[in-house]
Amino acid sequence: MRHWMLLTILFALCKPVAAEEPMNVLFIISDDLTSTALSCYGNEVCQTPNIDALAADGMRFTQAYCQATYCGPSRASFLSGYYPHATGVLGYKSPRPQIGDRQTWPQSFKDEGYYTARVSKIYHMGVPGGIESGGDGRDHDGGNGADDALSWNERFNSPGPEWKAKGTGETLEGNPNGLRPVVGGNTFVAVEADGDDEVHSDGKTSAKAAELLLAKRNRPFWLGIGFVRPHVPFVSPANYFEPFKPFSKLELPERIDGDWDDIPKPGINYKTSVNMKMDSRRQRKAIGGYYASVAFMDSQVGKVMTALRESGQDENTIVVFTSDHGYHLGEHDFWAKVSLRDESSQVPLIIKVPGKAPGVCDSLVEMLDLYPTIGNLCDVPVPEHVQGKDISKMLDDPTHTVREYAFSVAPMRKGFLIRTDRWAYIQYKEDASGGIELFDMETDPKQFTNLATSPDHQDVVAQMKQRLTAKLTEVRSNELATSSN
Ligand SMILES: [Ca+2]
Repeated sequence: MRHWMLLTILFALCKPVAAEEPMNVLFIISDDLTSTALSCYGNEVCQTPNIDALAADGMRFTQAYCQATYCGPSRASFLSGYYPHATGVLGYKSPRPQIGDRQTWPQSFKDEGYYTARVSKIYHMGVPGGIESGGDGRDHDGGNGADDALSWNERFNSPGPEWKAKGTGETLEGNPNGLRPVVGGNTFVAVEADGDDEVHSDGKTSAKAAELLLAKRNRPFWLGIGFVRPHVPFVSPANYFEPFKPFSKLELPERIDGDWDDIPKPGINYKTSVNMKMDSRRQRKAIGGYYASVAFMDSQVGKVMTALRESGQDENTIVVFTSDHGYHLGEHDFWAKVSLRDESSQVPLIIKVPGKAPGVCDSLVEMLDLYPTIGNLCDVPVPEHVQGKDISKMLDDPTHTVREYAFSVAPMRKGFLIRTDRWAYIQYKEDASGGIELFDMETDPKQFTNLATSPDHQDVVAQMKQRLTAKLTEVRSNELATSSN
């Protein structure tokens, strides 16, 4: 019997002493959200008051990194507790066939008597295709995408019109003559939609989340709320676009001449201003559309937090807010995800634990650390296989550290990132034959100067190369031990 069950019974017998209630977990994840678009992370144009309020009440991490820079492998990783190269889940698949009967993060709570549920996208789901049809467009499982049935007591999808929403839309990508209609797929499209929040997937998600939070139940919960914005298409009710108009007033990020000259080929992101054929007007509108999507998603976070307060459980619920990876908004003329630069590999992360003082933590952390940390905070056993580290001490002391570097991968580019406080080391292919990038994050935080071939930095390059080899060996040393990863 779980100790809280026992305590509940004991305390019920010994009233009026209040029972020590088990802690709930409310896990909120946005899709493709870069921290650089949040006002609590310093954005001065895009205002995110609800996420800011959560940050003001919790611990905001400034150096949190995803383990893979796109949806599928990132989500499979932090939910299973394994690095992508441990399971070999490098694409858009459920980790279940690889992990067998080992527990996922929500499953470890479910098996301890928690009610576990997800609303919308927690494991991978195709956006927009899957959302249009109410599940995943490419990996069906009865409409549940790359989901994992064993993780949940209940699961809810949130279909929405996505790019087909009624309103004013424009395809910004691959549309230099302006003749291309509004399209679906992984395409930069902005739609200023008619109607209110609940027309859209995320509006339905926040409403369902509120319903679940307000429902009476006699056991604690682990509730995963997945918002699909600001993932493309940039669709939101038209009012969320207003603060960013005219789009011509939006600033493009700083750029320098010859920026691509020292970048190895796989380091040029898969989406660029050039191959997307986006002129500066379209680039500015893309930023405006992204910000509108962020503002819309932020509003939904506010509704979820209001419901949590109304439910009377906010003093008994750990809240985590994050994203599956970051996003480029035109830095180096790069757009979207996959890149291993900070805009794409670093994620927003806020952890609010009742009773703990708010703060800002600059220590390096990984999304993999969520599983053991939240498990330990809730006194839920953390399985041996979990490869992340417990960072709960950082919630009492933000100067606490648990790792010298964060590790992330971009399997689509055979890319690897070793990120220390000082250096961002990016290597393409395990033998480095795809090229290397090294950035001094103290003197060059925007990553304009690749020092990989600088004679003064060969010792750093050698050390990082060695670290990467050792890390991959460590990641692969597990009981799954599949040599193909
Ligand atoms: Ca994503």
